[in-house]
Amino acid sequence: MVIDSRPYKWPYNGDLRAENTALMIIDMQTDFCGEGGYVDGMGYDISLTQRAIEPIKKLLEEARKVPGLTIIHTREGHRPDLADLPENKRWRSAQIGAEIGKKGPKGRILVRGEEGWDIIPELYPIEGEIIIDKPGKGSFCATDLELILKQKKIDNIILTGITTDVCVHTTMREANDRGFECVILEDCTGATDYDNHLAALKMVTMQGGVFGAVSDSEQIIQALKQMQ
Ligand code: C5J
Repeated sequence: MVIDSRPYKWPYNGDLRAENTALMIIDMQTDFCGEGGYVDGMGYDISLTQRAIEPIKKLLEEARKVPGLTIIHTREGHRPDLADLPENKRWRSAQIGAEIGKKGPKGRILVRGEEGWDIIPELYPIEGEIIIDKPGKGSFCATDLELILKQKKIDNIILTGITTDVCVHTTMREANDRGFECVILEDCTGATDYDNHLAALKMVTMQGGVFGAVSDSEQIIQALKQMQ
């Protein structure tokens, strides 16, 4: 099975099955798309990241009906003692008025266990779904994600979440370099700047699909229905 995508029909080898595929939902946390969270605190327009919520919700509903499909959620955040927060990351966030670790309207910004750090209720993981807590932008750095994917014999990764140009892109690049076959869904992603969202998607399509392919939730939902 393949889906319509650009610049090639995904996956490249036509081997799309529930058992070898993971749906990844990156950082759908209040800090990135909710009022009073980190992105809001930096002064960005949160409607640009919120755009991904409804399409992901629909996709997740279908994905949950597919036996054998792996569903993975990630959360960016730091230990309460900030031992895993690089000093330059803290400093930069302070420059833009949303210092990581400081108290905001939704608790301490990007700190594990705080209200703003958690996944939004609409997309909250259910039993059997994997949660990866990560200190960085990429989901492979300082996590057990690669080990889990290898144990589950995953070849294909469907990427959704926020933000397109930062955590989703970094994860896609990391996964691609490790040999995973990736597709990013344009309606299930969003960035703090719309042009950056479009640019991030365009980048994927260069060089014959330098990091994988670009598609949308409708295409994946059609494929998921065939797997049910
Ligand atoms: C950022 C993310 N943008 N989840 N994190 O800092 O993309």
